[in-house]
Amino acid sequence: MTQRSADRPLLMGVVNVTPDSFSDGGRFADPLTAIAHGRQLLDDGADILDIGGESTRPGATRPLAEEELSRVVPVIAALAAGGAVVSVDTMRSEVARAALAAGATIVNDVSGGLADPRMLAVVADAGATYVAMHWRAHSDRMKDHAVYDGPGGVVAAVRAELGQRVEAMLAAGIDPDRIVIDPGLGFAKEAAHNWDLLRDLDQILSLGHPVLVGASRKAFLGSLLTGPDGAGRPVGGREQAGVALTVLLAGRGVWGLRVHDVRAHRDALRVVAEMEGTSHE
Ligand code: PMM
Repeated sequence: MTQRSADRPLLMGVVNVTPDSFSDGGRFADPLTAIAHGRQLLDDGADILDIGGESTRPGATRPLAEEELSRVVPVIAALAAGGAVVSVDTMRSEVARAALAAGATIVNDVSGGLADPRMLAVVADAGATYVAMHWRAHSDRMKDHAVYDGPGGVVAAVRAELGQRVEAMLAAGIDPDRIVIDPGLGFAKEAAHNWDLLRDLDQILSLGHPVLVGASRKAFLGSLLTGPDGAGRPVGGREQAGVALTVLLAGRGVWGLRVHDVRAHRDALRVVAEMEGTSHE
């Protein structure tokens, strides 16, 4: 799965089984609704379903581990049993272990192993694919960590910090071919930091691992799209801006894009493929 099978980025469809995610506001908090949503995303063309039970929106407080487990495990089990490639979006090793036992094959850890010291060993033991995102602190404190004053600014810092995480993953025994990295847009980053990372994504790609990007519906898109009154665009009106980014990133060698409205992004990738003569559909 860490090799791109198609001549395009893979689409990771988001299934947030949470009452409080910023992007879909608890619409899929009930397991049956979440399972139905996952199936819809597969029909829409998702390559991977990313199932999470903890909201990481800025300022969010953490659920208990038992709560997170009870949210994600039934949803993962049902969707994996139906043949979906499933990733679990968690920072907790116990949730990762249960999710892998339930049929997930990818662990998407927004903390890149920093939140739970046992995470890397669990992933290594299972032989799972590991998505390690750039992260500095939990959501209730991450705003205080959005400072990148060193030479090369945010891009150099994120590259160096991700590089250190990759070293830790390799030391823990994770297969180098199963490591995916992610610049972590919106996590301890101001809007300008996110744009710098997107413009200079080659720096992150040059670490030599597949790169996942999660821009979908994030606040930096809202603050770009201000209305006449100067107010940022609410979450429901940010999809087209995300699709524009998908088009721009399609040819940049990105491994995957984590998105909410899979059909819109898949349509955009089909247009790109047709224009570039790489369409196999
Ligand atoms: N963003 C969110 C959650 N999980 N995982 C990865 N790898 N990359 C991201 O950018 C990312 C993530 C927050 O967004 P959501 O509330 O829409 O899930």
